[in-house]
Amino acid sequence: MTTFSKIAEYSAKHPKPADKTFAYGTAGFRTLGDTLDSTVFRVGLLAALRSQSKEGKTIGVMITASHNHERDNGVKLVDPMGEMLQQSWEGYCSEIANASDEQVADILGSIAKAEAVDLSVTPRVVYARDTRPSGPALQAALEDGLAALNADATNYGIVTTPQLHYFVRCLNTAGTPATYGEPSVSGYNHKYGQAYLRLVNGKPHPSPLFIDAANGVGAPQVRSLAAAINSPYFNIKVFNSDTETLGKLNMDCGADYVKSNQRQPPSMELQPDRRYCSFDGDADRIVYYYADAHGAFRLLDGDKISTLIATYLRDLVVTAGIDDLQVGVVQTAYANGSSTSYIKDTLQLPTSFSKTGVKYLHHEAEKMNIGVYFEANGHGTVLFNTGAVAKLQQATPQSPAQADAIERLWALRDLINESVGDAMSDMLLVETILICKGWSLSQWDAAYSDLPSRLLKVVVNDRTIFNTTNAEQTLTSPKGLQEHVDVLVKKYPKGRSFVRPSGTEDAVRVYAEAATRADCDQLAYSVAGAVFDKAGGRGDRPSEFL
Ligand code: NG1
Ligand code: ZN
Repeated sequence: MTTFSKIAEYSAKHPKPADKTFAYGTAGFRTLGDTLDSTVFRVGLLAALRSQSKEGKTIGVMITASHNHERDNGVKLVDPMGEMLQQSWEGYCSEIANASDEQVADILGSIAKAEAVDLSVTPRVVYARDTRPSGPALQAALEDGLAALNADATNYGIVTTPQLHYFVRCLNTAGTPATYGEPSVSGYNHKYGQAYLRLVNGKPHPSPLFIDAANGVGAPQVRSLAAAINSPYFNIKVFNSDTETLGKLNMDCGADYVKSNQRQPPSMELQPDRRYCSFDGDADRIVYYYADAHGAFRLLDGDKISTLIATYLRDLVVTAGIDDLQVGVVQTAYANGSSTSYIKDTLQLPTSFSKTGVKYLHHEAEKMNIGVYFEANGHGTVLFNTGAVAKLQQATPQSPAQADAIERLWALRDLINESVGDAMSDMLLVETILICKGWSLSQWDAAYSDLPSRLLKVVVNDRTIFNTTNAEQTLTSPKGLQEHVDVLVKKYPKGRSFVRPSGTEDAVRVYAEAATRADCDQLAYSVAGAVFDKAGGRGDRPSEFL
């Protein structure tokens, strides 16, 4: 039986900073690491309660701030199937994070009452963190929260965010028909490594893959994966793997740097014919890149990855002869317009758009038989819904080719981390497809040409005055700003631009694309300038090109 009697004593050790308000956003809580002690302690309490509300199923807690600066940190909850926390509980997270120290127990009690939580259930929680310097102290705060409610808690150490999601799913499906794998790093390496080898066996070996691990947790984990695979089919060279030196995490490296700056990290020299990819700081995002024949940097981002995967899956489904198994693609407004046209017009696959943030894409993809979802920044995965699984089970192959395609679809499902976007699992999936097609990165890139695009950040006095509709592509406030953006967009062939407040940083994001690089940059900077002028810009006016 859980009692709340220890909460007051523990809570006093984790006082809330009086001047701070915390909000559980698209990626959980995320802000300066040294302000998060009380929040993480309280997340421990809520994780235990969430587990009790799910009849003692295991809940995950990940301490990370992903691609953000090393001084930031964050925390998010993982629900029993390894998915993001159910949205209706996000409000409870913010409520308890903002309570006064004395109110914490009462608020937890009122949540327990509202959710009719059976407090006699033993809470089970697993947790992990990335390599950030503020991680150990926050982990200690979390452990206090879990101890205050006598949770059965397990520390998974320093692992990637998707690995923690995987562990949670494994733990809650053990012994059921949906069993997912062994809940350990070696179980993870075994599951994905074996599926990969099953798919590529007998094909020619690939050239080495140069991996930028953002000086984060992806570095040791991808090395451990490579040691487990132990095959010329996975020949990697890891760069930016310094997780010890302060200040290096995500600094001028990693998937976010590469995508935002549209260049390789300065620490890596691009050589023609070499293959490169970058993870972000917690290894849930991945982008690929290479130098073309003229030595120019070429990016293969989340859109390129999703179109590669969708094409491959579609072709397999056709070969397998399963008529009504539909492959679809989910994107956000940040998807390059060329990728959307390519999916609709060339691949002729259904697409749908969701709000920014993987949890929204995930829910949209669940509606499809096989739903491929990626954010342009390289965060995404593939879901096989129950309809797809049933169709695969019922399929009766009429030829060896059909049997092989069905077997490959099952193996691909084993290769994919369905709980969440996962840089390492996505990388193995991309490698599989390239090996099976015998493709170089430039052959992959040839499917369609990206429109030049630019993503800018504008710091404003108050980003809460920005409200949007239409999958976040149209501003409803501040008044008049959308009309202004529309006028600017009309000036540029193939122009598109939208403005939305970031859910993870104190800034407003401006996206623009257009037919030429010069037009795109002019459009991006003129929209950013309008945001700055009309909505309380702070610091320097965005003006690199104007
Ligand atoms: P915000 O800060 O809300 O734009 C960013 C990414 C999202 C998502 C979250 C979570 C862009 C433009 N935005 O969100 O796609 O990945 O971080 O990490 O890439
Ligand atoms: Zn991340």
